[in-house]
Amino acid sequence: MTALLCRLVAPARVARANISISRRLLSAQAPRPSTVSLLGKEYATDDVTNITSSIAEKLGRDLHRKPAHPLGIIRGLIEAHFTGFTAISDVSPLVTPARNFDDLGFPEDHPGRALSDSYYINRGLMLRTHTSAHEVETFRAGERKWLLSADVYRRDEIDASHYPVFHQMEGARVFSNDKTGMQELANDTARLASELERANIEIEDIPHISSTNPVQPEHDPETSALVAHHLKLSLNSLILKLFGGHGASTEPVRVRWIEAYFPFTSPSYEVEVFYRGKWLEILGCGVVKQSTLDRSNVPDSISWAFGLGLERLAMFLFSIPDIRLFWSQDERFLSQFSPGKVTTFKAYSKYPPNSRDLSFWLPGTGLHDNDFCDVVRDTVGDLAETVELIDQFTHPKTKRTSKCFRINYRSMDKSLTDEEANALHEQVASRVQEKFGVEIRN
Ligand code: FA5
Ligand code: MG
Repeated sequence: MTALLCRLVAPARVARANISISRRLLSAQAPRPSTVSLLGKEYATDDVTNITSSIAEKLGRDLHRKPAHPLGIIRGLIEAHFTGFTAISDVSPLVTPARNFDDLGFPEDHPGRALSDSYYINRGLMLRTHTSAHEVETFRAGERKWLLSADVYRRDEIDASHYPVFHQMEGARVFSNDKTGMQELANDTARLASELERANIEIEDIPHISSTNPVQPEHDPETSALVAHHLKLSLNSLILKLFGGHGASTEPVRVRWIEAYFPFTSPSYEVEVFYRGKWLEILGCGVVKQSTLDRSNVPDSISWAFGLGLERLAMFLFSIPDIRLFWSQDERFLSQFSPGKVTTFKAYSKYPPNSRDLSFWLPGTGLHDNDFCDVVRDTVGDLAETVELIDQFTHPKTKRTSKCFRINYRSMDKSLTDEEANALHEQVASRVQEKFGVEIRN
C-alpha cells in the first residue's frame, strides 16, 4: 500500500533549471474551490482535499468495462475462467476512509492513509486505493464467489509503469465451515490439483502457514491450510490459463509464491510470474481475516481473497510498454485490439522527448515529491512522461533546501517543438510557484 516517492536518480551536480522566470515569491497559496464535481455530482471540499482535476477527469472512463480494450479483454478472460463467480464491475470509486482502511483493520498510522499517498475529496470521502475497499459490502450482500473489477487511485511517481490510476480485480470465495463446505473444498481442490499436475507449469511454493505467516487465532490450522491450498491452486490455474498459451510454448510457465503481509488477511501471499526474462508481481492474496467476515455478517464461514493488477497483466500479455497507453484515445492504439483476444501490441512511432529541468528552494513548510508530481500532471497531463528528482542540496549556512527535478515532456501523438516544450515548462513553473510559494532558481 505504500506508494513510492518520486523516483530518485543518483544526485549529480547538474546544470540549474534551464528556465528563466521571475523570482517573484508568492506567499499566498491559490484559494481552494468550495466544491468539486465528480461523476456529475458536487462534493464539498475541506482542509484535506487533494484531488486534482486531471484525476477527476479519469473517473467514469471505465476502461475495464470496454470489451475491445486490453483491460476489458483481460477482465473478460479472468471472469470466463472463474465459472460460477458473480462478476461486479460498476462500483463508484468514491468510498469512505472507513471502507478503504478501518473495515480492513489498517492501523491509524498506516502510510497508505497519508495525504501524500491517497486522494481525498474531503475528510469523509476518498478515492479507493484498492478493490479490497468493497470486500465488506460484497460479503454482506451475500456473495460467496465473486470478482469485482474497478479503477483504483494512488498518489505516485510518474514513469512507464506507474500511473496514479490503475485497475484491480478482487476475487473471493467463501466456504461454510461445516461438513458440506469442507466437502466442497476437498472436491474442488482435487479437481484443480489434477488439472495442474498435467500442465506445463513450474511452481515455487512455500508452506501454507509459518511462524512469520501465521494462522489466525480464530482458525483451526488444518482448515486454514486447506483454504490457503485451494487459493493457491485457483490462482495457479488462472496463471496457467493466462500465460500458458502465449510466448514460446515449450517453456513452462514459472510462478513463485512469496510470504506477504496485509492487515486484512493471514496467512498472506504475493505471486510473481516469470515472463520475458523478468519476475513480475501480479497479485496479493490470503485467507480473509475473520473480523472482516464478522463485520459482514457472514457466520460460520472461512474465505480466501485476492487482488490483482490488471495493467500489470495486460502490459505483459499484450506487450504494452508504457502504462499511459491504456488511456490513449488514438485509433492507432485502440484499433489493435478485439474482444476476447490477446494480441501483441505493435508500437507506432514514438516521438522524441524534450527534457527540461526546474529547480527551486523549498518553502519553509517543505514540499512532498508527490505534491510536485501532481502539479506537473495537473498542468500538462500525460505530456509529462517522467519526473525525476535529479539533485537536492541544503545550503550549509541558511539550511534552506533546493531540489531540481527533470521533467521529460513527450507526446504520444506528435513531435513537440522546443517552443511547445518551453511553454509547457513555463506553465509548470508558474503553477508550482503559485501553488506552493516556492522560489524558482535558475
Ligand atoms: C493490494 O492492493 C491488496 N488490496 C491486495 C489483496 C487483496 C491482498 C485481497 C489480500 C487480499 P497491492 O498494493 O500489492 O495489494 O496491489 C495488488 C496488485 O495491484 C499488485 O500485485 C500489482 O499487480 C497491482 N499494483 C499495485 N500497485 C500498482 C501500480 N502502481 N501500478 C500498477 N499496478 C499496481
Ligand atoms: Mg504488492
